[in-house]
Amino acid sequence: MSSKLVPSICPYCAVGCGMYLKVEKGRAIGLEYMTDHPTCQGALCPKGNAVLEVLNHEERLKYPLKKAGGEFMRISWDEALDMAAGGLLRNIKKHGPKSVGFLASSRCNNEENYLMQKLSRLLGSPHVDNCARLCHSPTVVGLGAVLGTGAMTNNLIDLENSRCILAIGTNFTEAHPIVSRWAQKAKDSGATVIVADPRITSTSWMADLHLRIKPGSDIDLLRAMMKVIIDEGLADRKFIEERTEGYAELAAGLRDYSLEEAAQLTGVPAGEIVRAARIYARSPASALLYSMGITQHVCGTDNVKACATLALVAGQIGKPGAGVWPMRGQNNVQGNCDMGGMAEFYPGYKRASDPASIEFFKAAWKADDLPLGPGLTSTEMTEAALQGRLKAMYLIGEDPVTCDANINKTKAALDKLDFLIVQEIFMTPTAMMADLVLPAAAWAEKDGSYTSMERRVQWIDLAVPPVGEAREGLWIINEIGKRLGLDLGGSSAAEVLKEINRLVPQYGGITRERLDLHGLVWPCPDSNHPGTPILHVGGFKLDGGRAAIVPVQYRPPAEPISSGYPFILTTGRVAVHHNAGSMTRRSPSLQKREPDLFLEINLKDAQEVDVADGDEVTVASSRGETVAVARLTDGMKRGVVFMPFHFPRTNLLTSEFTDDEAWIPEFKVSACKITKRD
Ligand SMILES: Nc1nc2c(c(=O)[nH]1)N[C@H]1C(S)=C(S)[C@@H](COP(=O)(O)OP(=O)(O)OC[C@H]3O[C@@H](n4cnc5c(=O)[nH]c(N)nc54)[C@H](O)[C@@H]3O)O[C@H]1N2
Ligand SMILES: Nc1nc2c(c(=O)[nH]1)N[C@H]1C(S)=C(S)[C@@H](COP(=O)(O)OP(=O)(O)OC[C@H]3O[C@@H](n4cnc5c(=O)[nH]c(N)nc54)[C@H](O)[C@@H]3O)O[C@H]1N2
Ligand code: SF4
Ligand SMILES: [Mo]
Repeated sequence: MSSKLVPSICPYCAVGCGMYLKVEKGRAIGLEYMTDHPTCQGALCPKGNAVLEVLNHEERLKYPLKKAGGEFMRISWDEALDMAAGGLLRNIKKHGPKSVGFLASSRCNNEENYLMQKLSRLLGSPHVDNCARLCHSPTVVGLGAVLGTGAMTNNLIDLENSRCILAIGTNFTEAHPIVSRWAQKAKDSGATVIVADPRITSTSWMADLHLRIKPGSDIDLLRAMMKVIIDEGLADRKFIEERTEGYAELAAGLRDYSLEEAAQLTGVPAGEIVRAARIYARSPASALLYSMGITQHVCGTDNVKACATLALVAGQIGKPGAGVWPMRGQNNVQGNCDMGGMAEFYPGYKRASDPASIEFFKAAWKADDLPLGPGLTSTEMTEAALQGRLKAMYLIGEDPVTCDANINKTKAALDKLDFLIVQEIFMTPTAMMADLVLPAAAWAEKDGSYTSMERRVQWIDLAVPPVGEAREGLWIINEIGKRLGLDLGGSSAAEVLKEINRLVPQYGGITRERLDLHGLVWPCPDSNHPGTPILHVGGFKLDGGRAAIVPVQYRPPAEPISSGYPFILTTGRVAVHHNAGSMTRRSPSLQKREPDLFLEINLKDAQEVDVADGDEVTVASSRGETVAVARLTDGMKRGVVFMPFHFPRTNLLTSEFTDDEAWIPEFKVSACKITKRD
């Protein structure tokens, strides 16, 4: 029997690694490495290598399901689509369009997300958001405010050209494993790697200098580095004068700032701060990489602004090897935000609060009216549902009952809804709460484009037909739209991409015909444009082409430790699981490597609470409690404990305080207590 090789993209993280699926008789039976892929060059991490374990998994959702008497029963697509449209319409008629909320999916392609936000807005609801809210919303807002574009400034391979890599709040060797190949290449050519992380991680093992920072104190580390750079004459005066504004105010604010104070607040010795600052500023090309250790704080947006400002002060941006690399999360979170799946933005980052955006899309979509935003963010939708203001939700490829902060509250909120639709590939804790579950085609079962963290737009064709009666997201959204009297204009992904080409300036020249295995990197405004791997080479996108330096101040984490809750709980990732874990926990080769929830705790702290390695412990916060297996390690700072969130019990504990610009919860700092279980 002959088999064929179909190009595909890994469905997990935003590195966007390519691979070939070996397809025989309509089934993917193997993988082949894509050695000519521009980013991964044939490499895949353990998750990428295991994708077929989930694509072909027996628990994939295969039929539409409706809840009746507390049980799910199989129904036809006709009934399901009528029910979906009927439930949304019922609430719109009774409570108005703003009683309905939509969550687009950063696991789905650009075309599905474009259509999802269009559905929401054509129905009159400004409330469409995505999981970037829990992730890099501070990047979109903060980096956008300082540099004019809230995205990674350089491409990933360009790290090879860096002579200093400052990785702050990113554990890329676990979260973006293929990136470590490029970091290692730089290191092999003499680059210095500096890691700022409270924990000893596999990334910190790569570091020449590990700054073991206290959680939540990054602004002070960054300000102290800026102070050293300015005081020691290492600031790039020419760059600052020609390409930025606001420097004088920043410098004045740092004049009386003391390194001793910074050392005390951050827990990083002053000598190490000075060393880090000198290396970063003096190197011919320095990369600043950051991720959730920076964004998931009540000061997440200010943290991002401080990262970008450090790069500006040192002139380390806008050239090969130098820039700011926000390490974005899911396979298409960049694209979802580009497509306007965010409360603050219509497609192409047109502000939802700007009447000109509304006029633009009214003309483009031939709509009588469209809602002015910003809409409710996903974190605000939870509140609105609890208060009875939000009545119905249509949610695609998100699992807030696992991934939100304080999930007891999320559950209570979803419980209060009159109607909940969940479109998924597996039965998740969130899908379990739905009135209607729609089985979706997974990445290899549909056409469409995905945008990786380096702004690379890549297209894949359907490799295998969807399982059971699962259907492409695009078809489902269109059918629901039709039943609500809307023509969303998207019968195929190629057709939707044409509309995106017309309406999203960054994607103007990223046409289906041009998308080969190498993709195209936005901004790519027209069909002759080659794409833009490095941003800000000539100037910034803000008024006058200057970047806006914004001084920021330290703000402590929202939830202080207390005698009742004496430990700081920080949460994050391990290499073999992905986010909600709905896929990786079903993947035998991954699951066996990390089978259950664990808690990392410092050896001395463990002694004090009488816990031994392998003991079961109860971890409790003021919001809830959970059970985990203790792992004793000197990799944790005293007073700080770590849990991954890939198991559905971690977020029972986490702090729901949010940043007030980007509305991201402070997943990285919650107060907790630990007791040994009898
Ligand atoms: N294997 C795997 N890969 C993934 C994912 C996954 O779930 N699993 N998820 C994807 C997604 S959605 C995302 S957003 C990315 C996230 O990727 P990362 O942000 O790299 O992952 P995290 O583990 O959440 O956090 C990174 C580091 O921040 C540190 N940290 C915590 N608090 C602080 C702080 O206050 N300051 C500093 N400087 N550091 C701190 C943590 O100790 C941790 O090592 O990964 C993507 N890739
Ligand atoms: N404690 C704690 N909590 C966190 C974080 C943390 O660091 N600590 N990180 C936060 C971050 S950065 C993020 S991004 C969020 C992630 O939160 P989520 O977006 O909720 O998590 P995911 O697991 O990435 O994806 C959600 C679902 O998409 C489904 N899916 C996959 N492919 C498809 C598809 O093609 N179609 C459809 N319809 N569904 C699909 C998967 O089965 C999965 O259940 O979690 C956040 N929560
Ligand atoms: S690094 Fe990310 S995109 Fe690449 S194989 Fe691993 S999970 Fe997939
Ligand atoms: Mo994320």
